[in-house]
Amino acid sequence: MIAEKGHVNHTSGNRSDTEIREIIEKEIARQRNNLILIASENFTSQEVIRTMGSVLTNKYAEGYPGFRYYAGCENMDSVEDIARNRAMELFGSNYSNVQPHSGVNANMAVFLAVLKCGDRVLSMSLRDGGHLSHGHKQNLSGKYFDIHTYSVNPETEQLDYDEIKKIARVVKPHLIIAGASSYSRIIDYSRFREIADETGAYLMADTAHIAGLMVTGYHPNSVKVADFTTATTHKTIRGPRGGLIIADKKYAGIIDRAVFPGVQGGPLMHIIAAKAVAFREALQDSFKDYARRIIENSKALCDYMKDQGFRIVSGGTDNHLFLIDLTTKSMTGFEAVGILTSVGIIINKNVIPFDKLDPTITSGIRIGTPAVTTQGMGKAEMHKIGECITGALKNRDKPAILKEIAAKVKKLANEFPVYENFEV
Ligand code: DSN
Repeated sequence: MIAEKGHVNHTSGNRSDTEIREIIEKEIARQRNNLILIASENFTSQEVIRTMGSVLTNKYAEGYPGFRYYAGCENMDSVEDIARNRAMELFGSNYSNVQPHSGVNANMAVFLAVLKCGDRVLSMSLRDGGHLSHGHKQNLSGKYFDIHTYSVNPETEQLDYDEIKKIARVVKPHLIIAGASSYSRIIDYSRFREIADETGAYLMADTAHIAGLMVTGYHPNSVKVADFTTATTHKTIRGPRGGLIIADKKYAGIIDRAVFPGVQGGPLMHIIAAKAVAFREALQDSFKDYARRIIENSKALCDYMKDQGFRIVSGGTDNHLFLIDLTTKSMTGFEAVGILTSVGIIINKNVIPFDKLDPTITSGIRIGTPAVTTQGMGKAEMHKIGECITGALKNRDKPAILKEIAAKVKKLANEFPVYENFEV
């Protein structure tokens, strides 16, 4: 396409695409006026957003710093080197790959690096807390590999390492995946390492959800224990939407080749730059404090809900999220999402361990505190949020009460503003 004269000179205040601009404005309002309690979401800094919106998006840079398939990559090399170095410093490793476009892509690259089609993988069952990229039958992982799963103990609803070991002895997996998307307890990577060593498997820790809690020392660090650590950069790390892989440098060759040209082409250099910005932010002392507060808030909200008579899966939480079992409340997760959305509380429905309902309906909901903690909320606000959640769920057929709760939710959200004076 030939650019019109002036095509590249639009400023942010001079957008011609009003259709899209209006949607972005509405989304900013939605993020400001609601309470975002989706465990995998967060608010990035404005610097991260600006970096994503930079001219770095224009550049092709297939390859790696110093070995690119395109000319003119000198600035891209600098950006990627900074991002890689900061990722290594943050995670405490001697190798990183910051190119994966997402956590799923990071996982796919590890699979490509160490598995052949048909190889056995042992991972947490999706229905009991795992992730679709760990072997869902519609996902590439489930189609190309022989997936075996472990679950949680039916009594404690926590990982049972002796049971996982028994399964591993029978399955003899080539790869064991430790990691989950809806598990609220500490994951003991050392126990997984023992199991992997005994059965001769590679160990991959998928830390997508808890990476921010791990790099700040509040959760065990998988880096020295697992062969591969994958993560996303947009959840508790609070950066741009993306993925990364951390490993010992002995794996650098196979992982680099698996990411490019294995599962990806050109890296998203504007996103890699934004990852670098986020890693720098995460290396500050204030981020450690942030991670601590995420967990404090999660525990505070979880305890409040428990005190109000809601059953919490596994009885509590050690991280940024917890699951509520609604089976005794004559309500499905799907219904709860509808009620809470109507008052401005945004959560997601979630299957709970051994759930009898379909994943589109579910018996549970998942609640997470990374975003409200970024807003600066603390224990007092968790109490208010708990009141709003229980009030809405208990009065779901009383529109007048729901309206009052919606007003309280909006007021609370606006007391902790996000993206003030932000130019669309
Ligand atoms: N879908 C994400 C989550 O919400 O947990 C994980 O990819």
